Amino acid sequence: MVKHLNPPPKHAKLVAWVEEWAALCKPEGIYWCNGTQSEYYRLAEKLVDSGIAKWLNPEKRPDCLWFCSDPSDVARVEARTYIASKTKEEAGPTNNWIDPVELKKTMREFYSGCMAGRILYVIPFSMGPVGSHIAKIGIEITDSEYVVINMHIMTRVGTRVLEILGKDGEFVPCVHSVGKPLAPGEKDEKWPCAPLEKKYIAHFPETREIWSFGSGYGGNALLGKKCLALRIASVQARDEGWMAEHMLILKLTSPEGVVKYIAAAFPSACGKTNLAMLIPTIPGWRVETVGDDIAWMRFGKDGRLYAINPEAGFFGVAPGTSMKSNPNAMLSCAKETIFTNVGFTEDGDIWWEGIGYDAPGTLTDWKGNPWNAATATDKAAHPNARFTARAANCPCIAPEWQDPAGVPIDAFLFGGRRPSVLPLVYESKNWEHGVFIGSTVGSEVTAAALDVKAGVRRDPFAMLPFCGYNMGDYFQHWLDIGAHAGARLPKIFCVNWFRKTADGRWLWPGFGDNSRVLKWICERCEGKGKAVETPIGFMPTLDAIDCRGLENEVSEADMKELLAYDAEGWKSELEMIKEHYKKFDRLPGKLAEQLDALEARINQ
Ligand code: SAT
Ligand code: MN
Repeated sequence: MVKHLNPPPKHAKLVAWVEEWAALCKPEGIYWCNGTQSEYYRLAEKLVDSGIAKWLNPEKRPDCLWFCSDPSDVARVEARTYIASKTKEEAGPTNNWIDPVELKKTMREFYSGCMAGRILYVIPFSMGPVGSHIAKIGIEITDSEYVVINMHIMTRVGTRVLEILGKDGEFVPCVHSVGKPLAPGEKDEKWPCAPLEKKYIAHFPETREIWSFGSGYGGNALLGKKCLALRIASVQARDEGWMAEHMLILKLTSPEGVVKYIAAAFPSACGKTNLAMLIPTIPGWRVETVGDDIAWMRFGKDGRLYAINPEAGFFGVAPGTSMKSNPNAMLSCAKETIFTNVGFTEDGDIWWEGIGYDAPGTLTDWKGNPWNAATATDKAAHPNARFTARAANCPCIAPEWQDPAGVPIDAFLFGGRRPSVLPLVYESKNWEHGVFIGSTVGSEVTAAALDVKAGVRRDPFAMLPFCGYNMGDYFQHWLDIGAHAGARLPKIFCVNWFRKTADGRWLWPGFGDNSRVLKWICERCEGKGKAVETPIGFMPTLDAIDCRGLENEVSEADMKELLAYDAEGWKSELEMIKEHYKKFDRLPGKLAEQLDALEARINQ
């Protein structure tokens, strides 16, 4: 039997489950994580001592660590991500599927002896404020210290979680191994992982289990995030009548003190973190952050949807983040941050493309090679390099971000990178039309996933890689939410910060100026805000968006283009949506009706 390095908790089922996995994976010992600072620093020191991590210069960035991954392990691997429900139909047309019995057999063989020479860490974590009725508990077992310290930042780890679990509380079991056993005396690699064909990120929705093998990177390995908080939680949410969404949550306060909470869905690496931490350019307005990636929502007694951020940190894209593009994110990673795949400067700081200043001389790039701006042909930081920062260190974190009751949502936003056709903003006609908009979200692809083709890809509700069941049923779940008795539903908007002219010039400055659009959204929620009804929904009149102070950047002609209903463009958009809808075997009739109605309005 594998020995416990510290005393296990009193939860018999949990201990039995851990011991069963230990017997299969054969680690040197089992360590129960307590989530304390001293645990964090002990593991950090272990990683530094073995040459896997480096401390940054404490005078520049106190308590910050630098990691570089294996060049093959830099992003989520969607082609190796599975929803192993009992039937393929249940996983639906947008997920990879393998029969769960078969997949478990294959993976068990991989797990056999996979932790040799390593410690099995047990991480008890809460997604959401510990004890909140919206929160859920997960237990991740992993052989990666990198995963443990990242989970410390991204979730609430520790003894209090075990206390809530008590002797028989429910948890989502999450199994993770980097898939690189060590022979006696073998020196560890800088970033242990398994080759692509042995990587599996598997979800068993009926039994609410997560099995991950072979990758140490982000969403593949920090199983609370996409695996639990989205893929498994989306299934639980459907069954229990709540929502688990790939959405940021922000608090918007007007100069008069009117507060609106907005949840917004954009595909990965599309500027969600920037929007969540935006600094308005319109005087007197304020944005504070509740979450930057995931929202869990339940109906309150008043019929409103209350949202919590199940996470405790930000796993943000580093390149492009600067004091200009997102000062609050930069300040969030001023200390106590883990950097992965960024450049390392001679004076022990980090650097990445788009950080807002030139690289200081020679640095070490993310592949560990000397790098010089003048001669470099490659990037210093990987385009999907990340910072793992504590939400508590974010200067604009909303005071209520840990409120166990959640915050009441006033508006949902959908969007993506769409250089043409989609206007800067429009409002849905009603809930069902809003669900239609969500189901058609599309964007130019990003670097957050390894294996997707370039171009515009449809990403319904920004959930394409994250929905744990049949996408058609997920659309139906959104429709059902709208039919909830006594519901006081958020308004639904579509935004597009990424419009370009035909010759490739940005039409909209974005970033802090997006507050001008948020202001209109706030006004619409208040029953004010000027709008005209068009075939696609309610669009702001030309003077409805507050553009004071923007005259030099956005001409009147630009504004006209941004707010125009592009009749011709929408005809081809409609054809694309029809193609997109053909993929769904369980498309709700209500959405087919929405498509027909849109077509009729466009061809009027
Ligand atoms: O690697 S993560 O899945 O956590 C980040 C992302 O892809 O959005
Ligand atoms: Mn995301």
